[in-house]
Amino acid sequence: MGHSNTLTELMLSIATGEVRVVDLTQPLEPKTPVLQLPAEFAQATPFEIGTLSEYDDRGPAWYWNWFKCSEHTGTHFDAPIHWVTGKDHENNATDTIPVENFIGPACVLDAAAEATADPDFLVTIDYIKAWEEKHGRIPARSWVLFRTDWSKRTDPEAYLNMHDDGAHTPGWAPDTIPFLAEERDILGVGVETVGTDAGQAGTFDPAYPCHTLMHGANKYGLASLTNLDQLPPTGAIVIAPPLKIVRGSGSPLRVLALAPAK
Ligand code: 23J
Ligand code: MN
Repeated sequence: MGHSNTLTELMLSIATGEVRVVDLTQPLEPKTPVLQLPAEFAQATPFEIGTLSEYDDRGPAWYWNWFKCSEHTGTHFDAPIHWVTGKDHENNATDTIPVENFIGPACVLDAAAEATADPDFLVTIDYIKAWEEKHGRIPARSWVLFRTDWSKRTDPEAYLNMHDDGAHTPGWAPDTIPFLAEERDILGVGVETVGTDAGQAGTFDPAYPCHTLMHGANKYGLASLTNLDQLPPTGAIVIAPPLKIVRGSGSPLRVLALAPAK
């Protein structure tokens, strides 16, 4: 079977529904929740949109908008250059990352029950090894997706879960990141929360371990994903190309998964 046959079959499978296309993206609008950093730091820019014309005297036959937001607003990609530990890597920005790295197999860790019981739930190496006992070793070049059902929190206050001592949202224990980056050589991680690190990760050692160590290893992040409950533990493919912003640290993007029919 030639290589073009594989792609023809893929297109047929999408047409027949044998392969489902799952949208892992949240809607992008002014009310889209953004990360809240400690007050001494610059804050993420919420999504703003305005109309240039709408079939009116500003443009009689056309409708179009302008928009403004930070690179880290809504469902978005984190590039290695985002973090100081990744600033000197080659091909570390949205315009220079090799495009092959935007596509990879999905390994879905289902911690919905754990994160519902404990908003500060952290994935550990033991947790990942138990997952591998059931589903097989995480392949190189995978996207490791952390299902917490956090995207089902449609109230922004519940989603951000900000308290006097900072946000309480699930994430990664620090030692899981070198394990995934070095020992499993993944492409990156994807999460349902507003950022790839746990809400309390500013207090961890190192602070923000997912950002510090994942980008330090020239790997990527995906934040504010949804519909991870629509994916099998293995067997799906993630497609996540960010905008080609020159020297971009990340960008809002559409994230799709190809998954076998249920
Ligand atoms: C800037 C500073 C700290 C963090 C973040 C951004 C993110 O989570 C992000 O969106 O990359 S923790
Ligand atoms: Mn980000």
